[in-house]
Amino acid sequence: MADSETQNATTTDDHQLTDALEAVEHALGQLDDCSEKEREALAADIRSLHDMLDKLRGGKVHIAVFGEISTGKSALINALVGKEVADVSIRGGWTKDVWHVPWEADGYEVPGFEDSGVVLLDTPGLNEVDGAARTEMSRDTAERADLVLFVTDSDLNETEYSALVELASGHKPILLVVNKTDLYTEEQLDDLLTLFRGSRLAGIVEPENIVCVAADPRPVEYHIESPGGQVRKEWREPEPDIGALRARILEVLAHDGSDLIALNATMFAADRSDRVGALRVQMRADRATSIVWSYAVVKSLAVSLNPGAVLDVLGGTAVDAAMVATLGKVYGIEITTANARQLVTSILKAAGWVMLGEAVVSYVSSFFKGLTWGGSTAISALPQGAAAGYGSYIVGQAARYYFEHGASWGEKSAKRVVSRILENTDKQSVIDHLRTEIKSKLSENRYSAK
Ligand SMILES: Nc1nc2c(ncn2[C@@H]2O[C@H](COP(=O)(O)OP(=O)(O)OP(=O)(O)O)[C@@H](O)[C@H]2O)c(=O)[nH]1
Ligand SMILES: [Mg+2]
Repeated sequence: MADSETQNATTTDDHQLTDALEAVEHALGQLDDCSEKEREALAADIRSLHDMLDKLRGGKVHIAVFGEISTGKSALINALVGKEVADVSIRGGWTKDVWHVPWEADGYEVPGFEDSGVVLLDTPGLNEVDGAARTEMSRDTAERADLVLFVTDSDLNETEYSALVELASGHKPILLVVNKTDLYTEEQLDDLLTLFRGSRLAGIVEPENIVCVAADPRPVEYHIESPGGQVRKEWREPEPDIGALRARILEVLAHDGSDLIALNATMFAADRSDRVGALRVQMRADRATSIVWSYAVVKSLAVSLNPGAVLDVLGGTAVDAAMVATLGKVYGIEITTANARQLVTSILKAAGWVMLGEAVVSYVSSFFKGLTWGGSTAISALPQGAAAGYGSYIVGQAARYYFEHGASWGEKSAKRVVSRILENTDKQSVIDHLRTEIKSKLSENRYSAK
């Protein structure tokens, strides 16, 4: 089914649509080798990419109605659709969720799609009190939309202006809809339009995309005179005046419809790809950091409680090999225990530490001078423990680099990478951290002071 839908889009002559489909599919494909946890963290992005794919395959044009509270966004949707589909209220912050409604748009169809259509998206107002999450939701919708109707009912305030600037960076057409024109005199309206068509919105909203409407004009009082000369007063509700907006939307769709959805999907996919990539890098880095620390602490403790083993420990033990194998998994790389041991040995060699375990110990010992905590065994064992932990920390950092570069040292040699890590590591803070961890773990251990 998915394939036949793809076919639907690709049978159009429009390469841009095919490219857009590929871009979205590629962004989703990136997620194939994500772990369960990464998928959970990326759930919103995955969902929005799937939505984008459905939208693209179905040839749906999304028009988001965006703007400050009470500017008449919902009323505008009612006026466009021609019936009361949205709740309109004098109370600001009335619309709480993004919701959508199909719009027949004078029968407009995206070329090449049998079942295409236009969808209007109503959004909660910008800058609503306590509505940060809703504002975010509105921005997200506007970001995915192909065309934005930005509704205002007066001169732009700071929030509206910055929202417009932000929207303009999405490179999609923005129609600035000046609503409630029934409340202005012709002169006032002229002033407002002169302001909007001036330099302030240059490059943000094209002058031809600034349109005036009255989505829900106030009732007007009519004085009706009967043939007998009696005057009767009657309130009548004028029809919405949205002709200019309707015409401009249809013009933009006719001119750019399929290009708009293709371009928009491509940019959206590129943006999400970057985000997915960055988030995955961040998550892997966080996970790797915590693995390295926990193994370094395990190693420190093992040596503190069994001090004679220090040289052996620095020579590459099961603990380091297990750490390296676990790190490999974080980066989606399976590595055998034998290979993990080999990698540990090569990192230690690169550090010049294979035969120099004691030098590390004596270096680390200097950080423990004056320490007066605990029983004698633990005190004398602490420097060795921290030294071993420091060694594991360095091995872990080097292994991370190796896995981050697809199980390779990249352009550099292991020696270069390890020297860089040694140069950039704040030894004292690593050892301080390990020392604190060992102390707290040993104090939890009731046999430690014996
Ligand atoms: N005079 C006049 N009032 C209008 C017009 N359009 C909307 N209104 C009124 O403005 C108020 C707010 O309209 P809504 O459509 O609920 O505004 P909204 O932007 O959707 O508001 P939120 O959902 O709260 O952000 C209502 O009282 C509408 O009747 C118009 O063209 N002229
Ligand atoms: Mg509303």
